Amino acid sequence: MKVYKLTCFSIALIYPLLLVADVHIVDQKNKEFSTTELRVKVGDEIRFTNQDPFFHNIFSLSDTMFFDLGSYPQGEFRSIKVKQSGVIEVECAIHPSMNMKIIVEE
Ligand SMILES: [Cu+2]
Repeated sequence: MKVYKLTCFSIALIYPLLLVADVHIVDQKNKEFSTTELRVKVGDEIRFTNQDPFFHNIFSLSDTMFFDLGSYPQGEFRSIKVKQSGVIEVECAIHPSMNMKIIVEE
C-alpha cells in the first residue's frame, strides 16, 4: 500500500512535466528567417535568435498575436509565448523582405 501511494504521488508530480510546452528556435541569418513556416501548439515558446552582425526587429500585426520585440543585436534572442490558435504572420521592421508564418494549433 505504501508503494502504491508513493507511485501515485510520483505520477502526480511527473505528469505536469509531460505537459510542458516546447521551445522552438527561429534564427535570423543573412536577412532571412531559418524557416518560412512553423507549426506549434498553444502554450509553446518561440525564440527568435539574431545571428546577423546587425539589428533585427521582429513584430507581428496578426489578430492571433500582436507583438513587437524591438530591435536587438547579434547573439541575442527575444521570445514569444503563443496563447491562442491561429496564424501569426511575422515580419522584421528593418528588413521588409523578411517574413514567415507561425501556425498555432490547439
Ligand atoms: Cu531584420
